[in-house]
Amino acid sequence: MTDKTLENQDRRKVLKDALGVGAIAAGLTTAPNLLFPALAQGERLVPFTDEVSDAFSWRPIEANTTHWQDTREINSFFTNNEDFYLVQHYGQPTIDNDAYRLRVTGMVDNELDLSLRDLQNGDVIEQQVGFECGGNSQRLLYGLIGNANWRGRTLNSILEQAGIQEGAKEVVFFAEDVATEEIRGREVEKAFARSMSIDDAMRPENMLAFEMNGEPLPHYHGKPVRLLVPGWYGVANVKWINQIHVQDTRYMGRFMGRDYVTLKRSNVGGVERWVENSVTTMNLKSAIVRVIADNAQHRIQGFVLNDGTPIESVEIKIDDGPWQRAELNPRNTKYSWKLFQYTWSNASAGEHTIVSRVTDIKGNVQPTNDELPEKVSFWEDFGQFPRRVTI
Ligand SMILES: Nc1nc2c(c(=O)[nH]1)N[C@H]1C(S)=C(S)[C@@H](COP(=O)(O)O)O[C@H]1N2
Ligand SMILES: [Mo]
Repeated sequence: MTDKTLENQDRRKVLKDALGVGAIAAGLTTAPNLLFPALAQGERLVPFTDEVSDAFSWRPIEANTTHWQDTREINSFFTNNEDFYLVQHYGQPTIDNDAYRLRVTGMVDNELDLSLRDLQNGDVIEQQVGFECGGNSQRLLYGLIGNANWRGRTLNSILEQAGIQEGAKEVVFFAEDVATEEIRGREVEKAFARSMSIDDAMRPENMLAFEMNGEPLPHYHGKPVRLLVPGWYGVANVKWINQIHVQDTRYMGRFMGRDYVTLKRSNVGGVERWVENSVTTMNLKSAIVRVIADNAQHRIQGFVLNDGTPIESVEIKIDDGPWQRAELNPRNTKYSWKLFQYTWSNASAGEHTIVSRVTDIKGNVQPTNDELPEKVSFWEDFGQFPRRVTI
């Protein structure tokens, strides 16, 4: 991308912000939405009659707040940048594009100090990636979720340029946002950071994204550059990234060792144990987000998120009926969210319970809440999510 286009895009963004227009990346509004159109004339949303917690109210984006999507309103394959959920634990730092540097340090042959331009002049890819926060919950109607088209530099091209040294084990990603945390009675300044093994870091799909849905990465989503680890929970996608450090020890930090850690009962070589794990790949999950009524017909729509393993089927169960196959949106890609729809003919008047379950080609089936491993944490909620509607 040339300076000129970047400059123009920034100007367009400023203009849009000034006008307060709900901005949508050019072109995406007109893209066909094969199975997930906005409501047409004569169609209406069927309200869910199960209890929706008070926590669920749609809020506009404000600085330094969490934002979730009203999943009942999902009507496009890509989430508008302004609707895409927001989570950040240490506020939202502002980084000037011209002053931006990404340093690569530690066990590498060549330490690097890269500008935004350096990142843009290299192995750049475009990829559809959807993800959710590891703390996403049924209470929020799974609103900590989004799907976008991203453009950025492959992470492995940067690591290869730096040259990882023999004996290195871990890659740490540090961000610009810092906070003072009290740890054992002492106040220390800590930056947001996450880490992964060298093998995980070298996966060809990992990218340092600088564009989201055709626009320069928005401030709230990590301007100018964020890490994207397709197939992983959102916490891996370090925003405002400013340093990549290679080391031969495990990185310990709040977001690896204390938060985003699931404690669950597991079988460890034949022994029942309580085990902690840092959240990594997304568990196989589907959820119904809305039901549309169109005269006598009803359509049940929802999403799937997972680690990128191809999907075998999504099935819907109505009351005590059999599992029946839903249709998968042909636009779904490996790491995008996967939208589905089920046409519910002859729905009888009255109350119904509807639920979805997804199966991948390896035979993994989304469990019911009761079948989930026993765990002491709200992280990684992926059980089936029954909903109630009145027809
Ligand atoms: N620098 C930084 N990156 C971060 C975080 C953060 O607090 N600071 N939060 C993480 C978490 S927990 C999530 S779920 C995703 C959310 O990304 P989004 O706000 O662009 O949707 O960003 C991740 N990256
Ligand atoms: Mo998160």
